Amino acid sequence: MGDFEEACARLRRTDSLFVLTGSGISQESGLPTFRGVNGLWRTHRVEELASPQGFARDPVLVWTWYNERRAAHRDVQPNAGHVAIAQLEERYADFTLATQNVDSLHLRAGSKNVLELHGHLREARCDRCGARRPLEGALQPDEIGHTCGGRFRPDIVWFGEPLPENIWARAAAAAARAEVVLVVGTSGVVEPAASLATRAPRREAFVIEVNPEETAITPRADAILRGPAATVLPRLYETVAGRGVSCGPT
Ligand code: BV8
Repeated sequence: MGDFEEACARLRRTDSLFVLTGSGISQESGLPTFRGVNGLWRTHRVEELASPQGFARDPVLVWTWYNERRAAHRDVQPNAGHVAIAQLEERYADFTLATQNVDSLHLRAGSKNVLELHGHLREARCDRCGARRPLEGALQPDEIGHTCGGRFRPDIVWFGEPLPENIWARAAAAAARAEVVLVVGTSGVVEPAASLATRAPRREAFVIEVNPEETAITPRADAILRGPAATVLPRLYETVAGRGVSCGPT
């Protein structure tokens, strides 16, 4: 039985699925990844833009970058890969989606149990008192200061910052109890998110990787589906739902 058939058979048999996604699942919506050829980290300096030090040094520059990213998020649509994951969710009593993405595309595709490990761009948070304000359009330089004396920052987890405790705990627990783990569109470079696919799952958990390229997660994968998410995931869903080619013996 090939990897695709085995992945289908496992997805059909289980009622406990944990999904981890990275920026690759949004690539076919038109958003850049981080470490790819035209990746964000190739065209920008991480330290200046995605770190507490960079924000302290130049909050206006950091907001210029996040305003641009948020505008880009609003200009694009969820793709067939996001939709397939939302459709898969309906089939499992125990389903958790942990995403490293901050683009809100999983929520817009209809996914419900979504853990945003690295935050999102729907709100800004005061770095002193924690007050929140919705991010309707771009946050202007004169809106960064807060009356408490703090500054509004993107509600994002930057390098060197801990992931939100309750979100991390729920993601780690879901990854540890899942019978099947589906990993889509992540290079597996960033920790502790990548450990949800490599160290958290039980030894007998079946790990499926959907990615056009080999990654740091590939050695843990039991089924490797080499291809773009917006092609592979709908095919996987249709087959698991019994509308595509057979999954092989179930
Ligand atoms: C922390 C901000 C501790 C949001 C981001 C070991 C343990 C713990 C920490 C560390 C550790 N080792 C190192 C660290 C530190 C660090 C880290 O991981 N560094 C890396 C670079 C080595 N981790 C941290 O700092 C984390 N914090 O550990 O805190 C702590 C604890 C207590 C108290 C204080 C501190 C915080 C990490 C979060 C950083 N924030 N971004 C934003 O601006 O967006 S990370 C950034 O990388 C994004 O969030 C992104 O999602 C994430 C992961 O990248 P990917 O999504 O995987 O993207 P990438 O481009 O790499 O890969 C894309 C993939 O898609 C590729 O494989 C490609 O082939 C594939 N693809 C392309 N097209 C498609 C596709 N796949 C499918 N279909 C396609 N069409």
